[in-house]
Amino acid sequence: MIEALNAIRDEALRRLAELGADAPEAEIRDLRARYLGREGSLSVAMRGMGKLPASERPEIGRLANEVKGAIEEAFETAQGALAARERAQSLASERVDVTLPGRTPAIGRVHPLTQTAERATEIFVGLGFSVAEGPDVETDYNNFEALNIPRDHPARELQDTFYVADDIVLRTHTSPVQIRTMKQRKPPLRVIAPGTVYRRDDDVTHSPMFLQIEGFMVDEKVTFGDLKGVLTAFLQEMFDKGTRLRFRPSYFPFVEPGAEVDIECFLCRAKGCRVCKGTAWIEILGAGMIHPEVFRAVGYDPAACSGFAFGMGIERIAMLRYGVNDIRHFYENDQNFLEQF
Ligand code: 2NL
Repeated sequence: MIEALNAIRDEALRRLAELGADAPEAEIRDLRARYLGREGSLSVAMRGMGKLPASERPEIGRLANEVKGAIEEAFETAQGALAARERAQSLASERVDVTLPGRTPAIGRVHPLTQTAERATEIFVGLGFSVAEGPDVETDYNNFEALNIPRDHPARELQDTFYVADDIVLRTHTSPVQIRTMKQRKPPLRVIAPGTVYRRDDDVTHSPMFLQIEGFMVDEKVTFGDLKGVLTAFLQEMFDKGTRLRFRPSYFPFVEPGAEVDIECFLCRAKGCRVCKGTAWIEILGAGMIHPEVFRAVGYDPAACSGFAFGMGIERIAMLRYGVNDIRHFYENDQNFLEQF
């Protein structure tokens, strides 16, 4: 046993010396494990200790500890020398000019679409609205049926909607969030639903995935006048204080009457330009009085309550606010574009 232990020490020290001064760190580590590791020669030899007579054990134990200590020390010295050599090398090759100015860290910022959605949300919260969210994957019922969009409506065509299954779709607007909210709660309600929506659309002003904010208010006697007041207050905060609005009659299956809302072109001050296409007006959102069929679908009595609802695309508002002419800029993650906001 004594000879075996001495032989392990001698071999370990010899092999370490053979590695030489330039041995890479990994090789030193591997060699160390071969002697000192859990399955290393020393551990294996020590397993034989149990078979020794009790009288010999203290002496062998002492020797084993000495051998272990000697091997450990040799490896520590070798690793220390290696570290010192690497430090000396890097000090010799790296020149640090402490007088250079520091590197400005690239600080991120909030995406312009998020900024726009947050600003809109903030304004509506100021008007007493609360915020609701819901899943992007919706039932056909919440997305279409409850909103009085009949089975044969073109919005339900495969080329206009992403179907996950027969009766499951990627929501085409955030209205289903409002349907869920009305089903869960009772009037009076003032709620907005910001979020991602999906349509099979892809060109300079349309993306298959975009952001929307919808909102609604329901109480006993909500009128079209309330709708005009809320949207005027919102759009004057979002754009210019003096902005005038125009309500044009329009059709959406889930409202009656329905309207499209324009603001006076703030770019040309209503003289006619590229952005308003010479019309002096910019279409900004859709709105209307909630259809009785929608109230029935969520279990409200259309004779006992009334409400308005509206919806707008965040990208469109951001494009107008910041003068961006191609919707795809928002999705390309180009630093030169994003750092301007
Ligand atoms: C548009 C038009 C609109 C609504 C959205 C709505 C929601 C419920 C009930 C009734 Cl739950 N209406 N939302 C109403 C009118 C227009 O959006 O052009 N959006 C970009």
